[in-house]
Amino acid sequence: MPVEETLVLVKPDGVARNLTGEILRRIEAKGYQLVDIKLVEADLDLLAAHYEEHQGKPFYEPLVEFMMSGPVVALRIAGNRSIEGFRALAGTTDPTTAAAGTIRGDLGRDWGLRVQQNLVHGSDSPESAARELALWF
Ligand code: RTP
Ligand code: MG
Repeated sequence: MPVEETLVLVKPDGVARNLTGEILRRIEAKGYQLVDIKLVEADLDLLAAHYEEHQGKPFYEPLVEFMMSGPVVALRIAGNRSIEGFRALAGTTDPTTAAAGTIRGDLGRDWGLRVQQNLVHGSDSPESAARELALWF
């Protein structure tokens, strides 16, 4: 079985708060391999493709605006079951209620803005990982 790869993004809030190292530390401590890394100023085309499943939802525009508010760190991560493994490390979408011990639960909170600023993105299936890795790398 080939080793599974996933796309992780440290979102602009994570980069601005200098949490990239802490987030990568947790990924490496879990035992996943860093395969590639890049600082990206995402443009509208990239984000429209990345978030195509969310187009038309009420949070779509604030989400894209947020993702363009500063640089993002894109990580290519490898390891068996890394897709579900990273989602478990990240915690649930809302950082206020994400479990303690997770990236979002330990490091995030509600900042009273129009979108959940929740520090990280992780691909949610093998199909989205392949699609998203091709977009960002
Ligand atoms: P992600 O895609 O970033 O890994 O997060 P996720 O699967 O947990 O969340 P998803 O439902 O895919 O939503 C994508 C991102 O949109 C923002 N969001 N804000 N109601 C809200 O304020 C809201 N809902 C979603 C979050 O940044 C979420 O990660
Ligand atoms: Mg998602």
